[in-house]
Amino acid sequence: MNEPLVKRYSGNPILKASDIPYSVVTVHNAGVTKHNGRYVMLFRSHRHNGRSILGLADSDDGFKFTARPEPFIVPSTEEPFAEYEAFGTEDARICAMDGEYLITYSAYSRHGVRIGLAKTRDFDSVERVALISEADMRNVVLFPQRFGDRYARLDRPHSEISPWSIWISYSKDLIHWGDARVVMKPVAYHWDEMKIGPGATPIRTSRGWLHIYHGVFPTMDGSVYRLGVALHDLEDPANVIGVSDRWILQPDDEWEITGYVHNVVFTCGAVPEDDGSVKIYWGGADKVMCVGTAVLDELVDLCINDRRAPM
Ligand code: M1P
Repeated sequence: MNEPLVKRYSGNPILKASDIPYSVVTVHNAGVTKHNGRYVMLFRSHRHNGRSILGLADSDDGFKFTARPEPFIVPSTEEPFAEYEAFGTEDARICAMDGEYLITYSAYSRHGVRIGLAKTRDFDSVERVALISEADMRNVVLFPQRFGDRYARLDRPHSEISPWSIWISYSKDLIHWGDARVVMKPVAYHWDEMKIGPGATPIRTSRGWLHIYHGVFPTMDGSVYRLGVALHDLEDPANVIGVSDRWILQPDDEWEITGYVHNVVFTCGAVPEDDGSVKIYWGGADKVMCVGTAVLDELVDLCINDRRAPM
């Protein structure tokens, strides 16, 4: 099968630092959703001091985005957030639920990295809710549905003992999380052998929750970040039905190979469409934003027909 599963948009990269009306060095790793029929992108940018903020861009078609004049989320000046966001806010995921958009982002400080939760109804204003993990935790995606009376999330704790893996945990109020267990691990001498991390908000399909994640492979020339897919049971998302043995996207375009960090494709957002396709958004080399389309059914097939064990 040589046809690419993810078809890159011919106009990539779709957003870059020179498109932003304030001073930034990068535009990458954006969460994306639809609000009132329009696409909203919440992208990360490094400022010239190397610390990150989150900005917004809007689009009618999901391909051509216009950035807003001001950043949307910058390190808070109010406690308890200020203490834990001083080094920057990064890699937001957006989860639409109950008429609100829940935003999970990485909060960096001298204490490490932990996860902040914010929410908005309109993308005009934003309200911080809570810091919902201890350090060190990155890459948190919420499932856009409750299971019984509990919310569920996938996350990625840092560990030097076990390769960095994907865990699930649950909460009744989005603030206090527990019942955590590991659901997916990197596989030795495989494209994601070094570490894996949750990517885009899981997408509900008739055959399971499709989760697009990233995996990292170490080489003598540095690490390579690629994207893969996993399928979680609809009723019990801790049950991983299948993980595709192969990646679905790797750095190929020049702006994915060379940039702020070389050889990176990294997703924080994907938007399912009514025609069965999905727009997948990714940061290229931690410097620009790109988009491609795939057929949801084909990605689900891959998780079932060409699978490896999740752990
Ligand atoms: O530089 C590649 C990526 O490295 C980190 O991702 P992870 O923690 O999963 O290894 C993050 O800094 C991410 O933003 C970045 O794109």
